[in-house]
Amino acid sequence: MKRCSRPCSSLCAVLLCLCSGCLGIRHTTRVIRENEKPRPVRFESEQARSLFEAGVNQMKAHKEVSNFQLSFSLLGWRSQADVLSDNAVYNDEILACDANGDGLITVAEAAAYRARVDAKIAALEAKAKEAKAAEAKAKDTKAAEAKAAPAGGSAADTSSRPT
Ligand SMILES: [Ca+2]
Repeated sequence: MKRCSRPCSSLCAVLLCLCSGCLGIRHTTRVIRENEKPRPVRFESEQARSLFEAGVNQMKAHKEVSNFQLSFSLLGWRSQADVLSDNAVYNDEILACDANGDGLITVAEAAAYRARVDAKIAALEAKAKEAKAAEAKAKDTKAAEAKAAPAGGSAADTSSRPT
């Protein structure tokens, strides 16, 4: 029984590693511009503030992931992505909203900003919906091809099959 101790222990080590998840996918998210302070800004009115903040909240909810990387090492697959901090999103949106750059967000600026955000979010959602539909269509096509292949294979197909 001592004969198989080395292969068995190696196999046990691999199994232990697989079961513990060390060969799985490890994902890390790096926050970009993490220590950024919110930019000081004034609002013409409460209406301007609420229009702006609704837009910022939508942008935060749809924060884009950038610089996605996937790598493989001895420890398994590793993925990493960058994402902006909430303050960085807020500051970028202030710059996008304050059209004349005077540090005061007017109702007109906030309303125009909000309309741009709504259009951007709608475009993102339409794109995601389109991608989902294309994926479903590709899946259906693949399933239909798999169903049709055994019954309706052409002469060229059957001649290449081993007999
Ligand atoms: Ca302004």
